[in-house]
Amino acid sequence: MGMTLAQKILKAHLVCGNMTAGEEIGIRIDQTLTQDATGTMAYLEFEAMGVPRVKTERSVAYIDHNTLQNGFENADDHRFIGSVCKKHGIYFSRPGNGICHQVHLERFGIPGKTLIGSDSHTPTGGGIGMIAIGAGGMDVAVAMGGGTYYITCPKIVKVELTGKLSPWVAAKDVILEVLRRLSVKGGVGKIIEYSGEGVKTLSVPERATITNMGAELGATTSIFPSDEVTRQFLKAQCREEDYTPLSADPDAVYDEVVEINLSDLAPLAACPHSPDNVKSIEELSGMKIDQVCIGSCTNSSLLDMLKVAYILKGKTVHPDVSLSIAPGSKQVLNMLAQDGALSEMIDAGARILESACGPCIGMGQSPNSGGISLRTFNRNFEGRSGTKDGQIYLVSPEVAAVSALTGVMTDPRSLGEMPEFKLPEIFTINDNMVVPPVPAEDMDSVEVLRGPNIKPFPVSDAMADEIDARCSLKVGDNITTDHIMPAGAKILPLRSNIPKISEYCFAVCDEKFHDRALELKKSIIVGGSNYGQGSSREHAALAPLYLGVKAVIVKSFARIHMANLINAGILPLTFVNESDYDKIDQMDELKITNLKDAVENSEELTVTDVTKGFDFKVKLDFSKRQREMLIAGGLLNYTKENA
Ligand code: MIC
Ligand code: SF4
Repeated sequence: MGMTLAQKILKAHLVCGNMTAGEEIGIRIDQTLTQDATGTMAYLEFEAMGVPRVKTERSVAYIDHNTLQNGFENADDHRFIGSVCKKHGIYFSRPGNGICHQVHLERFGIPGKTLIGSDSHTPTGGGIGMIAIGAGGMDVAVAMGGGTYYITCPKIVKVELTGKLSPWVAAKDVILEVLRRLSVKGGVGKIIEYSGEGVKTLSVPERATITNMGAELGATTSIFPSDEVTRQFLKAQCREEDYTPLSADPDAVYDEVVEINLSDLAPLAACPHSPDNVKSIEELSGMKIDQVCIGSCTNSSLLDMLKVAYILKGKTVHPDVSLSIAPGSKQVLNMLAQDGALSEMIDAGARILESACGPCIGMGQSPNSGGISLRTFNRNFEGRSGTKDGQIYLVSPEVAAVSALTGVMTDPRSLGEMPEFKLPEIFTINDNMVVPPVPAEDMDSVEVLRGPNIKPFPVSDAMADEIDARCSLKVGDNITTDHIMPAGAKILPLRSNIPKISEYCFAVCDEKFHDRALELKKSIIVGGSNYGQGSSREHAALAPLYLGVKAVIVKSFARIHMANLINAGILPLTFVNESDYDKIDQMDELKITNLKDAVENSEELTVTDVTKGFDFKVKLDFSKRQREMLIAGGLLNYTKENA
């Protein structure tokens, strides 16, 4: 039986387990990436493991999230990461060099290799045929130390692309269409593999837009074949030697098939407050807007920017609209300058931002109260923009640019004929903002620079045999990590300081949660389905750990967050009967006994709601390794015990 492309790469990296969907497999990791907002924790954890030099083929640390240096904290974190990298064998991409996923695609990604990154949009690398997966910082630390990375062997969904995008319809519309059909839960436990005749009509940056936002499906990752288009891209990046042709076998068997005719697609938007709340621009057209933000790891490539510049050329941004543009990397920004396209953007009135995440993670550019903001980003969760009642619509750069001129949601097809936008034969290459590490023999000469913002991270104790604790919080469905541990300009500088950042834990849902949890000393959180969707931030597990959360009982979990809870030593449990969720109230006393034996040996355990006087069953949906990890009190304890 033939294999899919994802299966081929996974098999070539298989360390343990059987390639059967649903079973745990361990894979060897060739490359890692971190960004600064999750990176400080990842490197503190790496240091705690005591491995002198990284054992991967390539590990890169990027500074792109916390570049708003409003106080010493972020700058101190950058220095810490830079010095750890120098010492331990990691390449350091300095602030200003660009967004991790954009730069990694341009300069480091290699078809057929495995990459894990402490950022949920790491699947961007699937645009050049990598198995690229978002993970918690601790998993990345272990992989840097040469450890195996474990995932549930995913089902493979084929998205068969036919036809060709019509003028002014974009790659963003392809992924929005996939989200419309599959929803934010539709990709859980799956890899989305693109194939079909339509693939070759899409450039690498377009493919990367699609795999990037596959994160919003909850998918393990997404991948495109590596073909002639990939070779051309790598050649233009002066890396043709990194090219290998890769595709699925013609007789590969898929678990699901989705068919999309690119020619049928029209411009789309994800409406507030979920990436799968998709409507056509036609339906929304004429809606008055206040702000437009172009950039982020989804849509900040040179190709995107050239289209934007073309639309803006010789025009002026509507008087009621603020337009900001953040090109994704130094390479993109530099080439826009060389081409004159940057001048066209500036001339039209765009506010040019540095090449970083910026508004996407609430680092500035929050919209006005109740403001309608069109963004080329990937997430529009409530409050993420920094304005609680901001109304965020996720759109293509084409829709964003034309609407910035008209002041209302506008279909870019109204622009008429579209010129052909082509990638350059050769990109401008200058890796001078990537600092290489010192040779291994010189590592002792490097001092790791720790500012006062860097506090030790909490480590769980070995598992107790009984939990008798109150439900400190009850929440509903689709709780995101932006609810659990919000980001933004005020909170992100505290990413290296868990005691301090935990003051904001769940503040979006309930401002009193922090104080209540601390007062209770130990507690349990109850939630609905798809709990923990979104970011890979392990702070969404470490802050609850610090606040004494021992278990989380929900209808279902998002993949990365569940792994982060286990890594932190917090018990993630799922209801056997979802209707039991309705019977529990916040502050109920919940009791679990004989816990260790159950975690070691059982598929289910009984929880008693002492307050209401009833028992309910929860699932222990863990691999053997995860059970051992939970009993040890998390990944770090487990790794030490097994060293
Ligand atoms: C995000 O888009 O939410 C982030 C910020 O990039 C996160 C990582 C983080 O929280 O630091 C992600 O997607 O993993
Ligand atoms: Fe940065 Fe936004 Fe991409 Fe996250 S989604 S990596 S915050 S640009």
